[in-house]
Amino acid sequence: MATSRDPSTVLEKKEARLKPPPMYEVALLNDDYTPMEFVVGVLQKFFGMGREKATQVMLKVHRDGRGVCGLYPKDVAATKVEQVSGYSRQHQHPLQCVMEEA
Ligand code: TYC
Repeated sequence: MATSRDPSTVLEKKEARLKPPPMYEVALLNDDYTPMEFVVGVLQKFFGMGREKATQVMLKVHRDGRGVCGLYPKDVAATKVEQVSGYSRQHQHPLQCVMEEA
């Protein structure tokens, strides 16, 4: 039987406690219809970016097709995706927000 003095038991417990949670990238995808100004507003409202940073990220998405907005634990990332998707739908823009394990 394993006891608290058994070193293998101690190592196992420590590893389980210290393992970081998997993180998820939340990204925006480009499209031809969503106004640039709306995307900048989304990045400010939901990802806490200042106007300059938000503009840089929006332009990266516009140029490259995809851009990372932030890195979060799974539940936070899923909430961001829902919030941005709902907000875009409400405003009748096709902006796509996705998450992917980092
Ligand atoms: N391509 C869009 C336009 O020219 C702007 C845009 C940028 C749309 C980023 C989506 O995630 C996006 N109006």
